[in-house]
Amino acid sequence: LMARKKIALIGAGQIGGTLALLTAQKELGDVVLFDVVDGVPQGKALDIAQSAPAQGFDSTLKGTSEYKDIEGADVVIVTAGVPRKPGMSRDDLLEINLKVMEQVGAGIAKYAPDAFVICITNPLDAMVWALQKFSGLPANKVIGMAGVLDSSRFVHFIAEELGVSVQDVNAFVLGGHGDTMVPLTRYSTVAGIPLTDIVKMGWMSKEKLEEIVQRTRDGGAEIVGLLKTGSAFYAPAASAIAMAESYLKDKKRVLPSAVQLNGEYGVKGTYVGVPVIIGAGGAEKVVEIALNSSEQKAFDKSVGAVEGLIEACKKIQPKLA
Ligand code: A3D
Repeated sequence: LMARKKIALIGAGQIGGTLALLTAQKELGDVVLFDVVDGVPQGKALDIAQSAPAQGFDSTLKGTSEYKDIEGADVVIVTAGVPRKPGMSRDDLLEINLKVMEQVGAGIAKYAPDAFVICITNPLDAMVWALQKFSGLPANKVIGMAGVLDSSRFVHFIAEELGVSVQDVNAFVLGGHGDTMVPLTRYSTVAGIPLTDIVKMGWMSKEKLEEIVQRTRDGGAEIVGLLKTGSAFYAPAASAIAMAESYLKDKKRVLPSAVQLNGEYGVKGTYVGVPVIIGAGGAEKVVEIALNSSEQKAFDKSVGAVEGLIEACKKIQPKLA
């Protein structure tokens, strides 16, 4: 008999609610939805549970405001905190969300120390770094979601422009989440053909490709500008689910994720987005590719931005230094 997996979602807001729905629809396991706002996790859990008869899934859902309910979770996905409003950068969220990571880290350490933890809270790279410290879990079990979303956005725009299936487009994105992310066009492909060759073939102009790269970088802000009351949530949730599924099913997918580097790409200790094999061992292996000089420069700039935020975290919370 194989018992069901337990998926704990910390934060029951826009992304948390969508994560709960997707987790249940895909029957990845039973869902515990946690939030500090009493009533919201319970209400969303009940609402989704009542969609089960129509959809035919058997995952159970429980809403809670008590950490003890996440006990023994196999996967924990963290969206607790505040999102951006128009005009805000992700970095503006640092101080508030750092305090949230301290509480969440303590809850995970106490009740789910064996879980695979995926952080989504912004500013992503700094928050996942802090969450790993606060929770004390091994670094291979605490990773950040950003690259899957950034590359999904890139793939969506490329597939739309060329009129091809998203299934045949593969994007490669490196670096921190945000304005300094590094989409690698020579490693991004359509049916195996690098985008740089797609341009040479005349299928897409160089200008169009550059425009898409920039739109990808600004992808989060574009949605914030449209929604006005919050940030993207459907695609971020779907992206984290892909990572959770690769862990739970030991699929060993190679997914761009924010992980703690230990000398790879010349970086030590900092969390930054790189391609990682995700399997039953968590973040099992970083895939290290050779960068050309302009890519290296862009990557270094991105790492520098993340390091700046980590320094800011250490100033706010000396315990992290
Ligand atoms: P939102 O709908 O506001 O949900 C956040 C939830 O966290 C709310 O329900 C809060 O009540 C709850 N919360 C606040 N403090 C705590 C706490 N101490 N413990 C538990 N729960 C708490 O936001 P959202 O779901 O739209 O976004 C969540 C986070 O994801 C934000 O920080 C966003 O900036 C971030 N985000 C990241 C990406 C990435 O690609 C990395 C994309 C989109 C959003």
